[in-house]
Amino acid sequence: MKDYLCEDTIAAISTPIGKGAIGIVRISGKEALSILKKIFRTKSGKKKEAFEDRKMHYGIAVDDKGETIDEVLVVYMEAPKTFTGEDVVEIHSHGGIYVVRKILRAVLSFGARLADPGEFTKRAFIHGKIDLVQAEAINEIINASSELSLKVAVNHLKGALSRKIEEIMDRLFHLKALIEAAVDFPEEDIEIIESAKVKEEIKWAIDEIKTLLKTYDDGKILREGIKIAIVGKPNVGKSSLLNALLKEERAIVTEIPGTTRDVIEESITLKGIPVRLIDTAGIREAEDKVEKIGISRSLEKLKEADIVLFLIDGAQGFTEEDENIYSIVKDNPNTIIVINKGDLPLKVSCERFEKECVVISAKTGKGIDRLTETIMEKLLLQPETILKESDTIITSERHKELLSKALKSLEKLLESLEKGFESPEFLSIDLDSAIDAIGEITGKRTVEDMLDIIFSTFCIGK
Ligand SMILES: Nc1nc2c(ncn2[C@@H]2O[C@H](COP(=O)(O)OP(=O)(O)OP(=O)(O)O)[C@@H](O)[C@H]2O)c(=O)[nH]1
Ligand SMILES: [Mg+2]
Repeated sequence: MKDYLCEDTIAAISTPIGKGAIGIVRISGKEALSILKKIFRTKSGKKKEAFEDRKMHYGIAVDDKGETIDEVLVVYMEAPKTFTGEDVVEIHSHGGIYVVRKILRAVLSFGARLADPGEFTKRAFIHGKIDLVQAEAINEIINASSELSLKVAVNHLKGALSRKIEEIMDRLFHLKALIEAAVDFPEEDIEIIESAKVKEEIKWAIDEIKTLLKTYDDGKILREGIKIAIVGKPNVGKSSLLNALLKEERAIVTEIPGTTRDVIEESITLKGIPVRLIDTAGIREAEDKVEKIGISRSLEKLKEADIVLFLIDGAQGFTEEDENIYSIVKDNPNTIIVINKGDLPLKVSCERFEKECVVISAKTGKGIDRLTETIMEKLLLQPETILKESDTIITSERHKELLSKALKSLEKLLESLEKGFESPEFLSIDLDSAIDAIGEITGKRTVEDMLDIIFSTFCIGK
């Protein structure tokens, strides 16, 4: 870890490209302060030699020819208590694309190098400010598209998941230290923990990892969102339901059957959970070429959806056309029957169906909450519980792969123990590969840590 070189000073525009009230150029590295001195002038045009740590200074930024670029606020933050662990400077200017770029160009001409994507975070990792899980969390926060995914990401950044991983790691390390001692110093009178105790520890780690892996499905929902397809014959109110859930008039609604010709997809959050909502063309025997294509797309969307809302016009009753569509969706375990137009006298009730069924009115909003709850129940999702336990949800494919790898090794190890293979050299192999996999998640553990633990727990060298 420590042989990464961070010799040069990096800089980048840290605010989104586009017009904004302010734009920020951030600089990190040994030259940050000297670059600040070159680019900054006081309001009266003088150079400034001293910048107090973490204090904003008002003045102007100049380019390498001494020409004024813009009025700015600058701040110097001294290492090591900064995001990257290095000296950091931020230059806040007006937020026009042109002016921010001009400031960046000046910073580069004064000796900084343009940062690679993610390089500030990489430096924070190299300098031990954050671990890999936290570095990834920063990206998750930036990309969070719902309350829940943001919460999970913030918890990852705070280190809740890292701490859980470290706890597993610590106990495996401890086991490793004991086993290693038995290999290296067989003649010494070192107390080797009982095989029963080893088994207990391994079982504990296996359970913890399994619990973490189970959360991955919730994590997948956070990343990709739930896909909900609304299907049904024409004119039952599919687009009206989409609009009701979106709380805006997104899709065209008319009394003419066949209004929606193509698939409409929109993102919303339901109870904090991201959802891709898909309104489809009404399914019927169509003559029209465009409508036919739309209908075949509707049928495609059915296959991809996590939840299918099969909509019926309750005021009309359950017709032959509904029956035809029902025969396509009824065997799908993710189908929920939705009787719409509940504000009118109904000719069909939920009792007719064996599946989950909700009566709503897309027009008045009646029953929409109940529908949302039914969707969550169907997915075995408990938004409140996920929110509560969100600190240790696995969202990354990388973490899942590594945890699965560790789990496999530990299960193999347990099997060996159960078969009575207790030679320390033998056990070490699987334990090592479990430790390696888990250590890779946070990227923190090194052989040095290993030695520290061995020597601190045993004092073998005397
Ligand atoms: N009374 C009543 N009318 C509704 C309700 N929902 C939809 N409608 C009416 O039903 C008609 C069809 O609504 P849409 O939302 O366009 O139906 P659709 O299923 O998307 O129709 P296609 O796109 O043609 O397949 C419109 O006139 C809506 O105003 C409801 O809950 N109550
Ligand atoms: Mg429609």
